[in-house]
Amino acid sequence: MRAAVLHEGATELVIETIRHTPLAVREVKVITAACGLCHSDLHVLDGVLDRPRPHVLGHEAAGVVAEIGQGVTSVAVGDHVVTCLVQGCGECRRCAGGEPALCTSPTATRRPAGQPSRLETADGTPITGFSNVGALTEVMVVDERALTSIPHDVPLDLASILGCAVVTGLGAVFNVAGVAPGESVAVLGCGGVGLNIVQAARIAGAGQIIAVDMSAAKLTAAQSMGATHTVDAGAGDALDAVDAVRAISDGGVDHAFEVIGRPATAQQALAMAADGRNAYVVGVMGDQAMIEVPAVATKRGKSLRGVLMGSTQPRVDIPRYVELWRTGQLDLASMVNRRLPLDAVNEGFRALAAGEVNRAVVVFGQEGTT
Ligand code: CND
Ligand code: ZN
Repeated sequence: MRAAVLHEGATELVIETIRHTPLAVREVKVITAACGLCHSDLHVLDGVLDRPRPHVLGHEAAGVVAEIGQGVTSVAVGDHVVTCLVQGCGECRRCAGGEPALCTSPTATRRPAGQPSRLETADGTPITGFSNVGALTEVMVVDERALTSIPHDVPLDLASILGCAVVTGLGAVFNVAGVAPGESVAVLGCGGVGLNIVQAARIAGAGQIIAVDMSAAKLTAAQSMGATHTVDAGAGDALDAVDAVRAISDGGVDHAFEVIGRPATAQQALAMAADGRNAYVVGVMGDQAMIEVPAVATKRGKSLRGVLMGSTQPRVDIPRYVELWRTGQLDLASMVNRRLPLDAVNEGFRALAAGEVNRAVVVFGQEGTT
């Protein structure tokens, strides 16, 4: 099978033949149909996130189950499935409490040390997979808890983005912020995740939905998905965007989402929130990054909250989000605005870095896709 592999010292992926080892207990072999390119993958290429090499990126994918290992009960051969990096053990207190993203046994869905790696290069070197998925390969091997089955009528290229961009964006609004009808929302960074926050705010019945981005195309996309106002962030560091959002919202919004992954824009989000209201950091920063918070913000009752994968419970949320798509409330077709073959994956990441795409998706075969 062919895969996009990130080798030591490289910043581009190499398309090469790799192999998988036999399925272990609770593992599933999935023929990959499509894989969205997320900025979290890009963070590995641009050095914000460090991962052991050789590495297969990609965590937001859809495909068809080809084989199940011993003990697999939740999916069957032929199922259409979506991957998610939230794969709680199912047993710990956090999982029992409905917070699998905070599972206290995150190694439960990994192969124990000493066992062969799920993926290997042609010469037998072990390959790791991004966030215990690793989807930029024609065949994936994952724990069954990484998978959610979906109905067969959902096109697999559109379905691929359910597992990250959609659960993160919709979950930030529904599960974390709990946006109420009529409330005001600002979204800083209207890419794959941010546009889903815009859509979720519309579905939640928000009043003002203020989209902030540096790209005119993103602001147009945000408008088509429900933004009531747009703010051009210019070069990105200017405080004008804060002033503009505060002016539109008469002093600040009820919910301000940072969906870029920079301390400066997290500070902007906090400044855009009204007194007593919340800013949320959805964007991912390096482990050493610091966000300085003005004390006056806390004095005025504001909070800055992190959001991890939209606090999603994938097998609860993904079927609901499929219904939002089916009823025309969630626009997946406009989200996926570039499709590429695996051979062009580096071009896809370049387009993502340049802010050209809502979501670029690598499509492996044509079957089951739009
Ligand atoms: P994507 O690159 O698609 O979107 C980022 C958007 O931000 C683009 O539209 C840019 O034009 C825009 N932008 C960049 N800089 C600025 C600026 N200074 N001011 C205004 N707009 C700007 O990225 P994505 O949507 O795939 O991911 C966004 C972040 O969310 C990224 O950090 C990713 O790693 C993170 C994320 C987090 C989680 C989670 O669980 N919290 C899950 N998935 C992705
Ligand atoms: Zn992601």
